[in-house]
Amino acid sequence: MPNAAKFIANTAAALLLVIFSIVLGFDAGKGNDSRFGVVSSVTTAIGNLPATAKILLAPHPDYVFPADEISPLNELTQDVFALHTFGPENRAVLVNLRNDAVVKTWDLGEHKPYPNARYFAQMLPDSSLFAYVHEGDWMGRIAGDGTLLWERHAELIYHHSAERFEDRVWICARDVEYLHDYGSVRMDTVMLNEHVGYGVMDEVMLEVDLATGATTDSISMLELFAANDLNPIFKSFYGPTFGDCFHLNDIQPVTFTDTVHGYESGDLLVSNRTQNELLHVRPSTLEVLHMFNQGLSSQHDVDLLGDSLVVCFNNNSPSLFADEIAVDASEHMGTYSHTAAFDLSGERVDFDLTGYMQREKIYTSTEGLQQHLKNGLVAVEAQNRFCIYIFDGETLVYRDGLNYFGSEEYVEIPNWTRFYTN
Ligand SMILES: [Ca+2]
Repeated sequence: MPNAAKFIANTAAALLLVIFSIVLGFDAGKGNDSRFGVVSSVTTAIGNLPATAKILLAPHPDYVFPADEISPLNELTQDVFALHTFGPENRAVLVNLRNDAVVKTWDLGEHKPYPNARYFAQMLPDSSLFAYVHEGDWMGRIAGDGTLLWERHAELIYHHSAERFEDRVWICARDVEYLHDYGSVRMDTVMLNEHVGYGVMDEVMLEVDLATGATTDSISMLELFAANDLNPIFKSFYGPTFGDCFHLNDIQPVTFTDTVHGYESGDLLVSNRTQNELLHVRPSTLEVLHMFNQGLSSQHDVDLLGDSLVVCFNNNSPSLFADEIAVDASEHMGTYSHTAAFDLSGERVDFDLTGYMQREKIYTSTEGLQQHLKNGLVAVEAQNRFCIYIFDGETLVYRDGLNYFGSEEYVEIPNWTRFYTN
């Protein structure tokens, strides 16, 4: 490469690294300076910036948020239970949001790669807990009485959601080694569909048996893309240099069969964040059967409503900096997150919740989810706002942060909160 071109490429790479480092600092966690190599050095440098720059770039570097910046609302007339986890305490709590009562607490043990890493958890029908460390390599199942039923670690690291299908769970996973190379421009060159890509980080859709913890299926995203003649490199938000060409957030199993639209029970709907799309995948054949991408940007949680509607938390991030700009500020451009809906063919359809969420100016650039509860309420988590919202039809009946670990001054970051009605 000529020197001038090399300089431009290096400058662009350095700029992307700074952008990416800030995002990674939030999305992957802070607290261990050695963990991300080059990335952590840049993040540390950001820590020394003048206060005004820090406010723009990282106003709340820790996993807490001032409680008085959230205007609480609680008009719940029915019980809504939230399962909340908070890393520093190594605990999960089940709380009744209607009256703030803590119903149950689980000790998760110390399995985190750094002190304020975060646990994610969900309750299973027998009141046991399936838990794992976000961006860590531990997962396990803990019985209702606290007994550890199984655990596994040091194989893959886990990211964001895990969704059940019968007696198994699908979870987004990455190779352990990625932690050492992410953003450091040291990843291997790969050949893909006869195109050269630099440093594409593979990801894995991992299926685990909830009874034993054993792997029952494992699908490489690079293999899936190659099998379907797709190339992740050209659509990558970050560019191939930084490897994060997929960034899986949620793998939602299909629980029905629809021969007209070509859906089978056991198919998967996959949130592929970097490429702003959902994929309908058949694990048994490695086919990508549908793609959903109309209007999606940095989306997270994908769910199925009944047997005809796909809904997806569309972060709608115009830029990955946007979470640092107040939603009322002119810089924000009036862009808010919402739940987008699609029919089974992938066509976007109107959805009431979209308008209700935008009216509340809900916005998060990293994790966001919606959960349609059995009692008809809809719960929404906006992680960057540290806030939970619950809608009853078009009426907002709950808005608050979660502070069940002894702090009145701060609320804790929500970590893919799970909601239950009984
Ligand atoms: Ca989901």
